[in-house]
Amino acid sequence: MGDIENISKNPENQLKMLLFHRNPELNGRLETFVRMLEPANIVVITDPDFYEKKLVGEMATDHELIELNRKYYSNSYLYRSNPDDVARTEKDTYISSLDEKNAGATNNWMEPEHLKSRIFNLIKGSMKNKTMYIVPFILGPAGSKYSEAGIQITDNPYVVINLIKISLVGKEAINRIENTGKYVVAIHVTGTLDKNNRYIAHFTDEDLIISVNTAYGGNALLTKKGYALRIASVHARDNSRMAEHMMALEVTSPSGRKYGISGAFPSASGKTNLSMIRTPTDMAGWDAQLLSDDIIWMHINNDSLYAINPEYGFFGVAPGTNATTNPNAMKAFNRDTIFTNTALTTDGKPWWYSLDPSVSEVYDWHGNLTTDLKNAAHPNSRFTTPIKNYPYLSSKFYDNEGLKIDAMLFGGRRSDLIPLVRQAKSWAQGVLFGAMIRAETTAATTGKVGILRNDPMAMIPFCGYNIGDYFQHWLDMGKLVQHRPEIFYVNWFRKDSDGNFIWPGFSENFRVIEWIASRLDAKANAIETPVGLIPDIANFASGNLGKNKLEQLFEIDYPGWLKELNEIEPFFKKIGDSFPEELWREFHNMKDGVEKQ
Ligand code: GTP
Ligand code: SPV
Ligand code: MN
Repeated sequence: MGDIENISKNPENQLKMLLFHRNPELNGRLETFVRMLEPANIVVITDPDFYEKKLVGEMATDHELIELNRKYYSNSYLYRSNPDDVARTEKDTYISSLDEKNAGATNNWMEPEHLKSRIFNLIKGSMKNKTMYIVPFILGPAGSKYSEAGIQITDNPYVVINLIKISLVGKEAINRIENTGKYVVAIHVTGTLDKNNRYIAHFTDEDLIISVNTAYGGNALLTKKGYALRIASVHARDNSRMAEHMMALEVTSPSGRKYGISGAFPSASGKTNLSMIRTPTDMAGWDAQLLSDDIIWMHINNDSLYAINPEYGFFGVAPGTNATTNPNAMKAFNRDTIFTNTALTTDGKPWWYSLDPSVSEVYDWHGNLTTDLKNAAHPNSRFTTPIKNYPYLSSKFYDNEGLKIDAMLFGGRRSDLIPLVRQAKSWAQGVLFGAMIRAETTAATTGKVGILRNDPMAMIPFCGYNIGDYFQHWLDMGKLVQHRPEIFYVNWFRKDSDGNFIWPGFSENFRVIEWIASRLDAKANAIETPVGLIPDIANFASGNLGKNKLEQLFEIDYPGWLKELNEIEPFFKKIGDSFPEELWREFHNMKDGVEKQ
């Protein structure tokens, strides 16, 4: 490490000598930011293991990380964030394209030079007395031509150690950038964390992201939503690919058939849990292995869609995770994990209510001892865990082509109206299903929880361009792919009149997967309705769930559907000219069908 430490005394020289010597353009960009930010020191993360240990050690010494009880959690730590910096802040998130039209009706937009000058004023000289970390990363399998690379600059060791856990960081990334000449630059400045001057800005015409005054995951780990979705969705549009807010898993049936299944649900609405699903005890022979818990990139191969996972780790929701709901997650996060904003037991274990309701007193996420157990962990508290810890990882995770996708699911939290599962009659109707996602908001974003909002394809906070053009891209992809995945819409969250979930969810969701698999094999029959194909409940294997509950889960309330369509229509209209004609036709077909009922 001697070289890096020495050269780092002379930041600008280090950039010239060590980094990107075959890429003067990138070096030039980095030098501009070095001059602007004026760091005292520069460290390039060429050896992630070495720097992870070093930074974790320093943060533990400074009490910024609390080491957890080694008996239960090895090499794992608790981090408490600034209380005003606990979730994504969408109002501060910008798609700053040259042409405002490219941001569209649903993104915040500001003219790039104007936004840059605001941000540059904020960040000038902001790394004085601080170390600048340069984190080179690859998104996707190291050898895949569908992978991409970039560098993130940050002054925040918490951000560095999280990036090392969720991305492929190190020398191979530098080599990839040198060899391809392609890269995204992501600048993160912790600043003052002033929530009134926070920006997460995406300059989509120049592969540049700048984030300032936040250190929260989705705002500051720019490999994740910033690059792997917002910037990558633009790249995908231009290359007949897709970058989607989807989990994906490889399901194996008792007869050995494999099914690739992906699913887009809004934030904190079940992707990680579904990707880690465990087989119910009475479904022996079925198996599921994880490809991705949050994001996939898809490309066309052999006339089919294949998915790779651009990430190397989880940034998962802690509350709700326990030995019953998600035992597989617990097998992954009992080591090498950073917990952010969970509570802490008096014997040093991370804690949230459902994990162990038997305790009487814990330290809450601010660090105060409390008996108010329900509010002790922040609802958006999370675990950061390397994916290699997950015991049931699909071999396709390391495959350069990835996993063939046979079925895609859309979904979201809906306490009423939306049936447990339905299938689209065609690709275009499936695109309409996705465009029609309207779901209850969660703690993953700041703002009120439980409010219905439009979140097409679960991408409303993450689409890096005009959402109408994005719908058109979905329709176009369906025309380019011969073996199109079947599209389904699921809802695990329907409630009864007492406000309880009707469907038990979690591993029971495998029964829905079983129905989907038999639809892919053209075995199960389905009933045609104006809102899609639904199971014949006489033949739907629903475990221990009574017939009455099953009927509630599949009830189609046509007046309710008409209301739903009428409420979605203004949102579609707001999208304007870019909203595809073909999708309007699908919408009106559905509405006509519902009106005739
Ligand atoms: P992000 O990481 O924000 O994108 O969230 P996600 O979509 O990965 O959601 P996740 O799987 O972490 O689940 C979020 C919350 O929903 C957790 O509290 C889960 O326990 C809960 N949840 C997940 N699946 C189910 C389900 O099938 N039924 C019910 N009732 N709750 C679920
Ligand atoms: C989400 O909010 O969709 C997350 C967490 O997965 S974050 O990384 O903050 O976006
Ligand atoms: Mn998740």
